[in-house]
Parts: sequence; C-alpha cells; structure tokens
Amino acid sequence: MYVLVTGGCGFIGSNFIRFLLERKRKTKVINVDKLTYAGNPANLEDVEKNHPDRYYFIKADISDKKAIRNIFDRHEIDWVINFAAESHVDRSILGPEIFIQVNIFGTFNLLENSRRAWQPENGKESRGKLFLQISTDEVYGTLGESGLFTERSPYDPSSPYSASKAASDHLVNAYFRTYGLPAIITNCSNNYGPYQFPEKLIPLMINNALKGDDLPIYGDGENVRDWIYVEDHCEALLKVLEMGVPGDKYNIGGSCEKKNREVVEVICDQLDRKLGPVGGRPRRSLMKYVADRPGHDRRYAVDSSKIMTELDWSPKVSFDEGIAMTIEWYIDNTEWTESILDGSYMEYYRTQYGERLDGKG
Ligand code: NAD
Ligand code: TDX
Repeated sequence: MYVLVTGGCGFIGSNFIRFLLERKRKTKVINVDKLTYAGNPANLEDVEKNHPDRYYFIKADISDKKAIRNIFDRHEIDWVINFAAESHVDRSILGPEIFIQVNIFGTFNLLENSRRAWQPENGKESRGKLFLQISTDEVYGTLGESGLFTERSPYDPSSPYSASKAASDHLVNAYFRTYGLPAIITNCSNNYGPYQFPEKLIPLMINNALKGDDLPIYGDGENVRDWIYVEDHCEALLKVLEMGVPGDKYNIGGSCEKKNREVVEVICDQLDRKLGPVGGRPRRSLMKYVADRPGHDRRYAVDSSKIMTELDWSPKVSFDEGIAMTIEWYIDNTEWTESILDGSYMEYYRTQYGERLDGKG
C-alpha cells in the first residue's frame, strides 16, 4: 500500500516515517515536503539508505494544486497522513500569513485531491482509504488550574497557529460530513524527542544549556504543558490508522503535566550531573525570565481515555526516561544542531539532493 506522508522531513513526520517502515513491512511511503526552514532531509538519511524501494521523496508544497494532483494521478494512495504545517507559535505571532496559507489552504488542497481520487459517487473505491489530520491540543485553547481537554471540548484557539490548525480540523470534519471522505483527526499534546527543531522549548534549552547560553523562560515559567515522547505519539497514530473510526477524533496526551520552569530545571540538573557545571556554575543560573508570549495559554492537559480504551494505546515512555534519551541524542548529534544553527543544513540539501530540489521530485 502507498502512504502519502506530508511534512515528513520535520520532527514528528521523520520519526513517524522511520517507525512506520519498520512496523509495516508492506507499506511504501511517499514523503511530500516543501523543505521549509523546518524540513531537513538529513532527518531521514538512514531511511533513504535502508529502504530505497519503499521510501520516495518529492519536494512539493501541499498548497500546490498541480503538484498534489500529479501525485494522486500517478499513484494509488491508500492513506494520507498530513503532518505538513507551519508549527511554531512564536513565528505565527510574528508572521501569521504563511500559517493561513499552509495550514488551511494546504490542508484543503489535500482534502480536495483525496476526495477526487477516492470519490465513491464515481464508482471509485474508498474502502481502506483514510485521511489522517495531525492536529494539536492547542485548538482547545487554555485550561485553568483543573480539568482536561476531551474530544468534546469546544475549540477556542488563542494563537494564529492554533487558529489555523482549528480551521483545518473543521475542514476535515466538513469533508467527512459532506462528502463522506474517510477522515480522522488526532489532537496531540507537546511532543519531544530526537530531530526536534531547536526553536522549540526542550531542544532550545538543551542546546543553550550545553553551550552555557541563557535559558529564556517566558513570563513566570508556571505555564503547564502535557509532554509526550514522540515515539509514543507515533505508536498512537498507527493504532488510529489501523483501528480508528472514520469521522471520529482522538486526543493523544502523555499524561505528563509539567511547568515550563520544571522542564528547564530537569534539563539543567541532568546536564550538570552528566557533564559537570558550565563555566564553573550550575546551569540553573542560566535561567532568565523574559517577556511573556502574547496570548500565552496557561495550561494544556489531555484526557486520552478514548484512545486508551477504544484502541488499547497508552504512553510507554516516562518523562524521566524520555528526557534522558532526548538529552543523550542532542549530545551525540551536536553536528545536526550546529548545521541548523549555522544554516549549512540548507546547503546540505543542495549537495545531497541536487536536481530534486527543483520541484521535480
Ligand atoms: P515541524 O515544523 O518540525 O515540521 C513541519 C514539516 O512540514 C517540515 O518538514 C516542513 O518543511 C514541512 N512543510 C511546511 N510547510 C509545508 C508545505 N507548504 N508543503 C509541504 N511541506 C511543508 O513540525 P512538527 O513539530 O513535526 O509537527 C508536525 C505536525 O504535528 C504539525 O501539523 C503540527 O501542527 C502537529 N503537532 C505538533 C506537535 C508538537 O509538539 N510538535 C504537537 C501536536 C501536533
Ligand atoms: O524560549 C522559550 N521559552 C519558553 O518559556 C520557548 C521556545 C518556549 N517557552 C514556553 C512556551 C510554552 O509555554 O515553553 C512552552 C512550550 O513552547 P513551544 O516549544 O514553543 O511549544 P508550544 O507553544 O506549546 O507548541 C508546541 O506544542 C503543540 C508545538 O510547537 C506545536 O506545534 C504543537 O501544536
């Protein structure tokens, strides 16, 4: 079967492709990625080598009508898994337009092409087909001191990023209700693990703490996120693909609430234990409280009981294990991070992928 994965050169997408090709030996993956600043084909170098007959990369924009139509015309796509998005909240505050273009229009374009390819009214077979929209718990807005997001929580997004993800979720729902497109939405909490772009809280703090740079904490550091190790997310997504009910949505969370301040303290303490203090001082001394993020949601926490009971999933990796593995990965892969920070990963695209960067795929 052919699986069209979008945004596969990013953090979760690259982890998912590696996971899927290991777990499902008969699948072939077509990875469509525009290679924005967040897309790095080096994330899948091992996959290219290990699965030359099962992994294909096409450089294209999910909003490009012709390019996406071509892919559907040339291959019998069984599953579409839409990871492609502009994903960073701070960037959406500085420049929202690209979030609207990619997250909303790009999703619409994928939905339209899936509908055309799978349309039952023209005698085409939609059985076994599935459109999986990878969404976020941020669509539900913020929680107070107590309570959890369930699948029935109202959408109440705070940032241009989360509003664009909410809009794309509504489109996916509409395509199910109006056209019968077999589609599912998953709303996941904050992921962490290998290959996460070093603008997000955990990799940013690990890399700054490794170098002895300041650790900027927004506001009072008491904002809470529900952390999930990326492989647990991948496992949940495969359960949803194999057993989920079209038209349904599933929340996925790590059941692991932590204040941002606590997360940074854990990173500092683990690095001190492993490597000794930096510049003669414990790393906690690098923590700096800075201006808050506008519209900063106070607390996220996900009720995952639906996917736990209906699809028999639960997160396996504790925060202590997951953060230790993540810190280890960033220590072992400083070249990966440095190539991003100095911009040379962009050059790596050209030398490794040459022609294929010209949109030919
Ligand atoms: P990421 O920023 O690391 O990766 C995004 C990928 O999408 C990149 O490879 C980028 O090149 C690609 N992309 C961007 N615009 C594109 C376009 N127009 N066409 C084709 N490709 C394009 O993001 P991530 O953290 O891996 O998140 C993946 C998905 O999961 C996103 O949809 C995000 O909203 C969702 N999500 C993320 C988290 C999290 O904690 N990171 C949690 C819940 C949901
Ligand atoms: O330098 C920082 N200092 C800081 O205090 C950064 C980058 C973040 N923070 C805070 C803001 C948040 O409360 O840490 C928390 C996590 O921030 P991010 O890593 O930017 O993640 P978040 O905004 O929670 O969104 C992430 O999880 C949900 C992903 O980026 C989204 O794509 C996903 O939908």
